[in-house]
Amino acid sequence: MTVKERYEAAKEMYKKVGVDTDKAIEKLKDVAISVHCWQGDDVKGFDQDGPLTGGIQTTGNYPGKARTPEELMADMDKAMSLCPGKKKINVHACYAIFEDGEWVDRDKLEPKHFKKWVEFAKERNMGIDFNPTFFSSPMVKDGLTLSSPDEATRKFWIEHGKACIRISQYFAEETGIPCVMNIWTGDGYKDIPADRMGPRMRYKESIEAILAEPFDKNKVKPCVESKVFGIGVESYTAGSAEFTLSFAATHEGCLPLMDNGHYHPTEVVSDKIPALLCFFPELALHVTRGVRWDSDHVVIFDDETKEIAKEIVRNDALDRVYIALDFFDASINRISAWANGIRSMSKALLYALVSPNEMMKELQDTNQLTKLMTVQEEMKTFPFGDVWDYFCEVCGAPVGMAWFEEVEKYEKEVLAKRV
Ligand code: RNT
Ligand code: ZN
Repeated sequence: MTVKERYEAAKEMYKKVGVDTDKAIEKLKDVAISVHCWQGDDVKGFDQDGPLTGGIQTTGNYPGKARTPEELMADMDKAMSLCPGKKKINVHACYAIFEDGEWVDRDKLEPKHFKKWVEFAKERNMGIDFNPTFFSSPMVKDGLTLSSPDEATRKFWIEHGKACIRISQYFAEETGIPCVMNIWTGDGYKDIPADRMGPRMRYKESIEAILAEPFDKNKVKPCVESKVFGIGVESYTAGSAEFTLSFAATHEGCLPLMDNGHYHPTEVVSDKIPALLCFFPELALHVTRGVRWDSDHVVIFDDETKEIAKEIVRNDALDRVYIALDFFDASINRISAWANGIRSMSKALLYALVSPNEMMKELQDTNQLTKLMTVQEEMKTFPFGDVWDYFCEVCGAPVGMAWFEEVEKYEKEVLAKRV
């Protein structure tokens, strides 16, 4: 049977439970997933030679990581070509591209240092999301940036944040697509701090100073990302969940960003999405996979990814939730890491789109919970794979495991030569 024939059969089954799979596919085509550049080089960037520091860590030493902007862009291209659906790219400030021997520190970054990223995005009709880089820098003082008690340190990082607002606005204007600009710092303490509020007050004032940089709220979407702990900052983070959520709630135009690796292990972001949707016009996500801790494993088609997608779709919030990926696995082929992650996120969205959402809500509201459980369970063995394969096919992306052959070929022909 062809992919199309399998799809037609599946479509009939879904129709019986009131699901229009054609409509689901059309809808998914318009949903952009923001693809993080930092999976390609283990969060190294191009503006410094030191190691990755600041509360995050990559593990593994799989050969073939990207060493230059050209390699990174080629790798992203390869990975994205293996995945159906719309994408954006997500760039960190440390991926500035300097030309002719120029170098400036983070506080002096300008749009021109990201011109090549704009060209890359425009050629592919993609938007760009952006992130100031508050880590991997000698200007991080005693592990602190925006919350540092040292005024000069804070000033430097505030200037960096402001520069990033200007660059974000440039991205939005060049691409015609809003730029989500996410603020995350690893500021915190390894051991019990004496003062928990002081750093937070300074952090608050610093973010306010960054957001005082003029920008168009329709073009730049600043976010604050929380985190419960980081490596080396196990006891306290300035940007805790309550801190960032309260900040976003009290600063118009600032979005909360939830990374599902950043909460206590039994907390789930899927449940937080509908809670925040009651209050925020828009919110942002970093979809990742924490294994025991914020380990940034590759996103797979697992229960929580499905549940996250379900909450976005079922609450009709595809245009209110910015979906970005955030993982970095250095122990496997990095192209495959991206492809598995992107494909899994799309798959989860499609899975949610072909659920009988209205019918299930109705079952809940009429207290038919016995039937609700039954429908939920039976839907799990519907021929979803046939719909997914068809989506890949109509998007011109490889169907099934075919994409992996391309990864193997690319590894042999391109990655293996990077020694
Ligand atoms: C770190 C945060 C943050 C980073 C990226 C590189 O724990 O999740 O989003 O992963 O900025
Ligand atoms: Zn994140």
